[in-house]
Amino acid sequence: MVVSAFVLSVLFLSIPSLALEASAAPSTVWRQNPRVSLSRSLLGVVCSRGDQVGPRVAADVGQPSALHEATLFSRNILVSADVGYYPYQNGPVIAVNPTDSNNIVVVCHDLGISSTMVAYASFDGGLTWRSSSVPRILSDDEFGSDPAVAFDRRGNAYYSYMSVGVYGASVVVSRSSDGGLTWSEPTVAVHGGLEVDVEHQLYMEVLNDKPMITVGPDPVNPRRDNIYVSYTEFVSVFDYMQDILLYENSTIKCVRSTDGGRSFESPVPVSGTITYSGEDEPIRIVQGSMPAVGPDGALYVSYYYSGEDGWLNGTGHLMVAKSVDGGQRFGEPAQIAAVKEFVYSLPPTNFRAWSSLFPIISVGPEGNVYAVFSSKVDGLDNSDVLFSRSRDGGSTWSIPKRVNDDDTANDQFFPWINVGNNGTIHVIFGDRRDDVNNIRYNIYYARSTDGGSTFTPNVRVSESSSNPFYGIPEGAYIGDYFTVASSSEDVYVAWTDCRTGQRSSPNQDIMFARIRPLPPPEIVLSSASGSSGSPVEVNGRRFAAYDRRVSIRFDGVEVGAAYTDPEGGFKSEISVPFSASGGHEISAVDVLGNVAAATFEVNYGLEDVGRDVQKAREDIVDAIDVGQAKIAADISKNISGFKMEVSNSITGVKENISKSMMDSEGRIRGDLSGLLEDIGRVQVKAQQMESDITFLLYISIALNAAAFSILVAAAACALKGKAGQRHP
Ligand SMILES: [Ca+2]
Ligand SMILES: [Ca+2]
Ligand SMILES: [Ca+2]
Repeated sequence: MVVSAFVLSVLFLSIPSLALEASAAPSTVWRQNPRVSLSRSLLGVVCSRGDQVGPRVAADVGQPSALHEATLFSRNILVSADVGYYPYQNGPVIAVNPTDSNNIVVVCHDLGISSTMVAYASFDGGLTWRSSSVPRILSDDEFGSDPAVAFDRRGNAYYSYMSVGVYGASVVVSRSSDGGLTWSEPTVAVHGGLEVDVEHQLYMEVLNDKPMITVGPDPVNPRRDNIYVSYTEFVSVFDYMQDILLYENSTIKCVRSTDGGRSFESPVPVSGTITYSGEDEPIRIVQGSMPAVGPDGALYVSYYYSGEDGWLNGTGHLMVAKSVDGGQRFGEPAQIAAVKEFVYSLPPTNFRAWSSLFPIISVGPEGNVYAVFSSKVDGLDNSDVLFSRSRDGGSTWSIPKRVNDDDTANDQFFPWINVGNNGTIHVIFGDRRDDVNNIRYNIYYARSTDGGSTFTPNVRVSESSSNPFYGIPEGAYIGDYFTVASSSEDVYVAWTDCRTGQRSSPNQDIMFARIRPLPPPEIVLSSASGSSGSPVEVNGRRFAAYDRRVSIRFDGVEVGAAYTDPEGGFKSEISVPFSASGGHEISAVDVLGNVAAATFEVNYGLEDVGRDVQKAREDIVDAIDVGQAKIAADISKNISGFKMEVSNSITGVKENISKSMMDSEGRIRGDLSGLLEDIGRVQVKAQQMESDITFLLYISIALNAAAFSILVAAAACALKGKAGQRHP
């Protein structure tokens, strides 16, 4: 299972057509890979699911524990800025300028920008941070990975990282001579990529993984600083006729620059070359190297070796090799410890944690070599932090001693060590002792002032715990290390923090703390007193920087919000809410829970308002009374006037009607008499016409009678005539 996933991931990384499938492949592909650079599949998981949050696991909201009250450390400062779409920063390495301990540099991944490589610089001991120019990857490559940084004794900073291409990866180094503000074009320290062996019909993908950088005096010319970068060279050898992976070699190598990073010499092997050749055998690798230089110029490179029983199986061997000629040759590696192998991720969380096994080393001023690493010690406890030392130049090592002093079976991981110039040993690590569910982690610190014979009780560095599920989606990744650096003044810690992801969408940041207290955030009001409703300007500084939200509150109730500038300052105007006269608290709270408060004296408060309202009410009542009386009088007066008017109008109307009636009557009477006369005349005429008609009738009758007589006479005559003529 592990083996096939490994082979798959190798193929995905190697063959573009399959690389497309990688983003859709099960997460076991990226979970189970001995390479510790950011992989494409991990980037795919992280950058395609920005809106998802993993299981919300019960636990407190990360309030500072009582234990923190007693800690040595300063308040926590947010280092990283969210400039891209994916607000995830992780993998911080911190370094302090030996010529100016106020100048601190943090380098880390930022998954929101294309190269993924960013740096931050502080010039005030870590109180405020400035984003630097973005170190570039090589032009043909796709993204960067595995940031690390170190200063030389003259105050130049060197930033090493992987420049990852489609095939393999190179190791590059960028240089800053202004305290980490600007970075040079990268110099290639080790070339990676594709190589072809035509004669044997092979092609080789060379992936130079997990670089770590240090700077120290050259053993022959101690006034000169050499730059050393150690890394794992993975060479995957393919048969190009059949396009199959034949075997994979891993070798710890170291490369140096003797000219301030302008050029690098040929890489030198530190470990033997370990070959892994297929699914029927355990994965065998070397991985996780770290270089450190002693005061005499002795160079040590530590690393992990899986052993013959394989990676994450059985025993793991933590090794160290020494070079006394400035990294040109290394002696036979010695074993720091043989430990139980780790688990890939620490249940119940998903993030890659097995890098906790890598031996982290630091050399003291007396030349002793000190190492920390994580391992499984007890049956129920998956991981503790262990310490071992060598007083003979790395040849023999003390029996590992547990550094974490909790009495839980919870996990400790990502330990780091730094030995100060006075020999004090500083150790930090991630620690889940405060969460009964073994999910949320804090950063803890322990130190030894007796060369590692005893350690102080652990103290907490982080003010608030981080739930990895609130960081990157699925809690898939928090980087591979947290780091600590020191100067003669102080101790500086940088880690991946997830607390701002808890308040809304997932987020992951780089957080910083030191031992000396840092001044707290504060607010200043434009005026210390005023009336309710009046505007007040709130000026804040030293809050979480870079466009982070600040809630402005009046007696604990939010009345406004502001967003911070790159220095952590803001300006916001609020209206004073109506409230009682006297002192009130105006406060500002940022995303980290930083709080600053000021008192505001309300000099026209609620009781003043109440009194004035009462007076106004009485005035209104009085006014109403006066008004009512006046209105009543007016109405009365108006009504009598109206009555008079109405009365007058009625009289006029009556008169008009009477007059009209009289006029009408006269006219009607006149018309009637005319009419009657006309009727009389018509009657007379009608009578006359009647008598005329009667007369005519008589005449007519008379005429008719006469005519009849004539006719009778005529007829008689005719009859007589006829009778005489019949016989002529
Ligand atoms: Ca093993
Ligand atoms: Ca433990
Ligand atoms: Ca962030």
